[in-house]
Amino acid sequence: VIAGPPWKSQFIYTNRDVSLYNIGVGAKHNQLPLVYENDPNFRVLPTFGSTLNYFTNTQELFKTLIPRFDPSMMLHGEEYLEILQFPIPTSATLDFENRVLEVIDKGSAAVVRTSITSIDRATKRKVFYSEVTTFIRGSGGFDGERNGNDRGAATAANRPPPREPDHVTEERISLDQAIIYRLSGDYNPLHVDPGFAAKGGFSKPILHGLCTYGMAGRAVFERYGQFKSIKVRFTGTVLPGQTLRTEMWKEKNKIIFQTIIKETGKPALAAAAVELMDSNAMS
Ligand code: HDC
Repeated sequence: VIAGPPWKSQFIYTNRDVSLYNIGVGAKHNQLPLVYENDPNFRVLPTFGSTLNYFTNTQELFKTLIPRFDPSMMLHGEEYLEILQFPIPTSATLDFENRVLEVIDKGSAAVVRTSITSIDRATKRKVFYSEVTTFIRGSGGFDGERNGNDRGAATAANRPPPREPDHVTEERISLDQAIIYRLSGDYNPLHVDPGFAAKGGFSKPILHGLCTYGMAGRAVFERYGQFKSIKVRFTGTVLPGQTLRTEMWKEKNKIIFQTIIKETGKPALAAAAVELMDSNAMS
């Protein structure tokens, strides 16, 4: 387990990035507050904070941290996000502070957990804090520690309670979802280039983990309202064209959820939960 020194980077976004992100995780023409910048309630979905991952140049770091780093073997393992400012700005310049939290050796795979704190340059207030877990196949076996630290909500198991879900949504992912989603910053060829996907062992490009996460997060947001944190584990790959079935359980101010691929019955997201804003916790 290692903790590294922070390094810095930045991200400038505008209304255009907000609409593009919302559409990238499935917002539709009849949801004007999500897609039209002149709507009085124009807003960004809370999961937007996780797109900042892509602007921190972590891949260069991985080359120095773990053996045999191969970008085609890299998968998103887990994501945890706290939203620290409401309303979330729909345009801003954010400065980041990034850290390596731990590097874990799973034998065949390396698991790297990094954190990103973003600060609005104009107000000096923190806007998002996230922890990104990257699962890199073929890079384990370096005599590192096998277990990561308990990091509270960021690593919580979030097991669904033993009852039928309180709310369920189903949504088919458009065949074009990945080519739209990637324009929010994740240009990983794994999600668009069949040759690169084949190198990683996939018969076709897979969906971005953060697109599945954004779609499930939007489903929770549409039913239960604004949330202040979200955590998921990516438990199985998803393909554009498949249908996401998201099952939700309300437990006090937490919504525990899981997302299953309807066509195969396989889990896509598990150990997942959002913590509701206090004003939404009673509804
Ligand atoms: O669960 C498997 C899987 O395929 N999950 C889906 C992964 C996925 O589709 N992710 C999204 C798409 S990839 C993507 O979006 C990339 C993006 O463009 C860039 C991402 C990088 C962002 C970084 C920017 C900063 C898999 C392969 C992850 C694990 O399956 P198995 O190898 O069968 O593992 P298993 O035997 O179940 O467990 C082995 C040990 O690993 C731990 N583990 C399992 N799944 C994990 C995980 N740890 C973290 N995250 C996961 N998702 C298990 O707990 C187990 O540990 P232990 O043996 O110590 O209990």
